[in-house]
Amino acid sequence: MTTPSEPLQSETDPAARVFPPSPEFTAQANAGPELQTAADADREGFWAAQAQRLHWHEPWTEVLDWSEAPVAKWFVGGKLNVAHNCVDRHVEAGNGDRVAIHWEGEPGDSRAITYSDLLAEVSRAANTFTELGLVSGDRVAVYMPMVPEAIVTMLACARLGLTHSLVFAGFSATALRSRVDDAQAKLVVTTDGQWRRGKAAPLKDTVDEAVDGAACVEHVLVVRRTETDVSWTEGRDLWWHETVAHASPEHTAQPFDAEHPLFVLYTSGTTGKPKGIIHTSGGYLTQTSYTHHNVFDHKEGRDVYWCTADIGWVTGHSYIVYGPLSNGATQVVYEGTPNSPDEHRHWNIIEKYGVTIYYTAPTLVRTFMKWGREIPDAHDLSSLRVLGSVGEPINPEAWTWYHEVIGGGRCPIVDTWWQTETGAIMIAPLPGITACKPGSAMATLPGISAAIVDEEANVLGASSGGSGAGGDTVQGYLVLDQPWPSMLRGIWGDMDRFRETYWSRYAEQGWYFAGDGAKYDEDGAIWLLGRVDDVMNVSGHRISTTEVESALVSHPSVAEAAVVGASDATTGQGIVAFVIQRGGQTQSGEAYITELRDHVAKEIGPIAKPRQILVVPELPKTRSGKIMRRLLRDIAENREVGDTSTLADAAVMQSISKGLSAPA
Ligand code: 6R9
Repeated sequence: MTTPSEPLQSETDPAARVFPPSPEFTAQANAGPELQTAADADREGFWAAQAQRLHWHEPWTEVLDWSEAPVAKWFVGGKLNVAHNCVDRHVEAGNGDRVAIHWEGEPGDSRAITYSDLLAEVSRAANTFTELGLVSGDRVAVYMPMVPEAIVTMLACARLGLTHSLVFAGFSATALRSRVDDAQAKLVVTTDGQWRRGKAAPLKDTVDEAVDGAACVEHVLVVRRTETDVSWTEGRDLWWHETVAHASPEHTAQPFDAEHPLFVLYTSGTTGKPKGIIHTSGGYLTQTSYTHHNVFDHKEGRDVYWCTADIGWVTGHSYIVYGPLSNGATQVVYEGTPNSPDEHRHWNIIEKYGVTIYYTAPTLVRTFMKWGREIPDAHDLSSLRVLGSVGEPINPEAWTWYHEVIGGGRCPIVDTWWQTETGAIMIAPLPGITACKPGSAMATLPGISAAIVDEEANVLGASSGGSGAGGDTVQGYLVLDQPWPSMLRGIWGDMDRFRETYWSRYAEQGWYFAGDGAKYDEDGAIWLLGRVDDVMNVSGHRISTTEVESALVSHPSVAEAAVVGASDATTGQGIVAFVIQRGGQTQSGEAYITELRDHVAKEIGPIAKPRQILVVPELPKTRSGKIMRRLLRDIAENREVGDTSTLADAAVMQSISKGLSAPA
């Protein structure tokens, strides 16, 4: 998939269209075919060359030590300071006046923070943390909305060798407490409150509740944001504006080992207890920097980059903080929701700052579709030149809409597959090279190796880095068959679980089990099919929930769909679909359901026809926007609905159940 091809136009099936980059884009692109050639010739040498993107206080003696697999050591013996790489060296290079962060507050306030400003702020915070007695190796919990101080805190931790652990500010006190306890955090950094759709919601209160009786927590540092009243524990609580703001803006960064832990980030697994994913310094920064530069075609000093993720998720860590800042980027950081004060907010921001690279999630693209194209159409989005997608497979309809309506038909879309565990992008198009297919993440990046395998560890179809001449369309499990620099180094406090979760399935082969289904198409392009527990088996046919969802969304009346496999006595699993209609739709009843079922049969084949289709007002989603199919499966299998504590909006399940009992 590395050569642009003639556009293959198909009126009916958007996934069958191919979008090669324009010659103009290719001519100016950061990444050319030489990257793959270099990686194929010498993978470790390739990564050593990428690591030269960074400033090293001391060089490494060995690129990769895999002798203690599955715990990798990258750039063995090398020493660097991550914050120095993200801040100081840009100032030293004479770019101190460049804006690092165009921060846009939800109520409409804004701040432009230059690299010099950032250096002073990070140094102040580092001096304060040191005064509080924190030393390299200590953990700091960060429970903050999207304010600049959150990024400053992360970088101050990196500067001192403190390990940060961000907890998304939408999580409950209980969730925060379990993470603070697990990581044994000494400091919790938070704000008084956070803006949410024009209202100030308290945040410090939640921290008070969470850390009550937590022996490990010595201090709570509070940034004033909403002027919300807070209760105060003398001796423990400190205001940012009374401490950090008065600290010295001078601080010299010390180098740390390449394998020094940079952060722990909790992510949910198949069991109840979240896993603290450990990332270290040199390899992580190398791969986030490399991917941000090449996948987004980022041009230092020229682009205005915007990743809409929250810093509480891995996308915010790698593609708001470490990747972009290591590359000296100028970026937009927006505090609020996309419909505050109205649905024009993102497009207003793009116009205001001249955003050139926009990276978001499919769920948001589908929300924009639901709101209608007249909203983005009312804006000048001509500054945009690269669009990105992450978090779940993007269905071809959403891809096409994103391409046409937001990208004006001219912007490459990079559909980036990766995970909290992988630390950085693994599978994605390179925008100047890859001819993209809507809905496919296309190919492993140069330097990355993956395979699609079956239960018995047979390698299916074309393997990564190969020519893509796969032949058959085969489906299986995605594995990563070679270590990569930004790979997780373990699960905090539970290395057995680390081995069990990711490395036991293909222990003999030494492959990392990603937990995602995938297939190659006949051209060797990789299609991610969702988590393997979301891949259904109907009468012996493997059918992806994503494929059925895409088919439903391609019906003009459907805005969003979620599909689950419900156990079925005859077919193993039966497909049950939940659909949200587009605004203004009034169709209902048996005839409408039949029309949708037939539509799916037409798009994929009769075997993919849902057994049942339920029209619902909303879908249950986690705070990071992932559909909680487990809950839908409970409804589909007539069970009592399970644990809803990680839902963004707990009332959704009630409104779904209510809607279902009402006549169609
Ligand atoms: C970065 C992030 C990881 C899971 C992953 C997969 C899904 C992410 C995707 C994608 C298809 C993409 N996923 N990006 N599936 N295409 N471009 O989202 O990390 O929150 O840990 O989720 O998300 O299922 O396994 P994380």
